[in-house]
Amino acid sequence: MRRLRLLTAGESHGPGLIGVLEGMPAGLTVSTAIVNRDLRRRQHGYGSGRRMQIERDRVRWTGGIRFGRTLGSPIGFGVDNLDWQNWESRMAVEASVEDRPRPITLARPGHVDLAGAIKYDADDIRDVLERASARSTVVRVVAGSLARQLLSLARVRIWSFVDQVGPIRAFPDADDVVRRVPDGWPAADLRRPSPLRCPDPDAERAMLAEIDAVREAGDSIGGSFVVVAERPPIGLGSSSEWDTRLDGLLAGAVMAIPAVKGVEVGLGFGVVDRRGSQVHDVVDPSATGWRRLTNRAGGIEGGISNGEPIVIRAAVKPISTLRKPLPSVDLADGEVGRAHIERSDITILPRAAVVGEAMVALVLADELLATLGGDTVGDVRAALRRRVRRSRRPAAEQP
Ligand code: EPS
Repeated sequence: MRRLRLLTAGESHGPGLIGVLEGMPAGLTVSTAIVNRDLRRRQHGYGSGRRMQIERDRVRWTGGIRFGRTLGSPIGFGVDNLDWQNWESRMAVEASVEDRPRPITLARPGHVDLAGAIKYDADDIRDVLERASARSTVVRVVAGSLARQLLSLARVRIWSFVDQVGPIRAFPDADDVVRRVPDGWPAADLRRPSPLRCPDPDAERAMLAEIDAVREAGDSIGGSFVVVAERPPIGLGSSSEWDTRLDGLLAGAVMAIPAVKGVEVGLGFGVVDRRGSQVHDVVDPSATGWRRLTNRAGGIEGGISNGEPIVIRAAVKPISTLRKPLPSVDLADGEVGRAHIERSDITILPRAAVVGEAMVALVLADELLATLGGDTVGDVRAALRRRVRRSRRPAAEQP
């Protein structure tokens, strides 16, 4: 990121997770309720394991905010792991623990286990799996929620939904999935999310049945989610260097969510078999602004936001902990065995989608600051007004 920096630390079953977000302008009104709402949304969803019944994620601020407003200094925060009390001896910080648990030595295919153990020379896979756990995404959601609150200065609204679980897809063959989502759905999802956060109730019912069947089979399942950022200012990102292109930045950030294996912008791989006339989005002649008749580009052209909703789709692999485990080879003695089993989720899709919102918010907030600058919220607002003026479309002369 160019203007913001986020550092995070913490293990899944350690005392808690912490983060420091640096680079937020001074004077932003922070709603802790919105941050806790986003944390709650990250915990919601069918297919989660029992861990989510233990945790009640809530943010604890440790710096950078006074009287409800950012100071411009680094924002420090933490979220406690309530499960820590069940893990204190297994995850003890001190070296003096007598009854150390048996080390985990049978790596799960698909997980960090094998490559991580070799990289860090760990004889207990727990040393690497704890940090690789998706629990770390708690911190990203807190930072993303702050980024979302900055973006609301520009009226940007970010939401997400699950559009596929295994073979069941909510909007197959849709050119622009956002137009298929009922108007009031994002607001309803905030008030009362459905079990899988899928906007198509028929597809959702089939998805729930699929997850039940997968659970029954001792297996896991993936799918995809979509993140939408509505009303971005025109001109975030840049076409001038590879590492400032908005699509590249968003793809990298969303790809960095645990279990994500692919990212599409707009049509994504759908551009492969179409001709240009079926891919590019022409300006709507009857609109007053620079709106397009279609949004197959997913709101980004030439690495720059074009004002249309930014639409990102992510492919999520099935969780690598299987109740009927795959074969593995023991790290300690080379014996053939079965992969380690730990308490786990069946699917993380509805929750990963909320993490996707956070990653998209962080990248867009960073680009907003890089593009418009400003030490204070007042600076950002003034620059936004200039950008809005520049984005007006001239009225054609009437014949
Ligand atoms: C995870 C395994 C599960 C998930 C965890 C990620 O945790 P546990 O091993 O404690 O049952 O619930 O995700 C979270 C705790 C979370 O907050 O998202 C893993 O192996 O990555």
